[in-house]
Amino acid sequence: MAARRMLEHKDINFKRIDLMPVVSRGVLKVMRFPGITVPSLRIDGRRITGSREISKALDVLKPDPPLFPADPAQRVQVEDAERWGDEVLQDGVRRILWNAIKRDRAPLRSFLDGARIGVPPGMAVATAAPIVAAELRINGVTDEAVEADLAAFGGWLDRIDGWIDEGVLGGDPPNAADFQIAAGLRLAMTLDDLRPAIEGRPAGALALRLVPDFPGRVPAVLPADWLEPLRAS
Ligand SMILES: N[C@@H](CCC(=O)N[C@@H](CS)C(=O)NCC(=O)O)C(=O)O
Repeated sequence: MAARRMLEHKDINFKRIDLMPVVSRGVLKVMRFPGITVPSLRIDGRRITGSREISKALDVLKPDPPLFPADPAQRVQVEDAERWGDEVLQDGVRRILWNAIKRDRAPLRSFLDGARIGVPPGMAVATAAPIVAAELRINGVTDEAVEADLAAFGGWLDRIDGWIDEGVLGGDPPNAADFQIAAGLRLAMTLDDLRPAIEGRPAGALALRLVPDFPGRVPAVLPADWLEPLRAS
């Protein structure tokens, strides 16, 4: 979603291809992308993997509107926030989501709204057990890790609100960190367990503004005591 919104923001036409998780790894390898994760993008004969590689490349290919500030010190701040959004927020939200899906697989179907994966959504969900199991393993989705992510989540929202306050995020035009973090937050907001803690804050408003539409909805399913620190924050 971060890559898609950056392409749209720069008014670059693109064709989106959706891949089944896990299967995607083999497809990207066969297609000779430099990595095995999505987003991956082929543009002007180049193959690029990774949302941060993509933001950098798009700014070179089409500098206007810029995704990074011209001022070197400000650029470092945006790059730092983008890296944090990728490595901390994105990974944490992904773990939380797969942990919720482990508890109830039915909501997977809602994430396929608008996607074309070559299999009817009902069949994809009905046969998703091995994919879910692989995702839990690939992403290190242990209960301990997810409980720790949820304990940290309130601090993550404070950090994002702080960046908005300082002007690192939330400016006009939006930068690469805005898109990275907004996409991560929008994924988090698909969880009924998390959405109430996010939507009333500047971080939530930024996410909804930059990514107005995001498929998926997961009813409350996480253990109440794991959510206690977030409720208290
Ligand atoms: N953090 C990187 C990697 C993203 C990533 O891990 N994507 C997941 C999908 S959400 C993936 O392709 N995982 C491999 C798999 O599911 O097999 C980025 O932002 O580009």
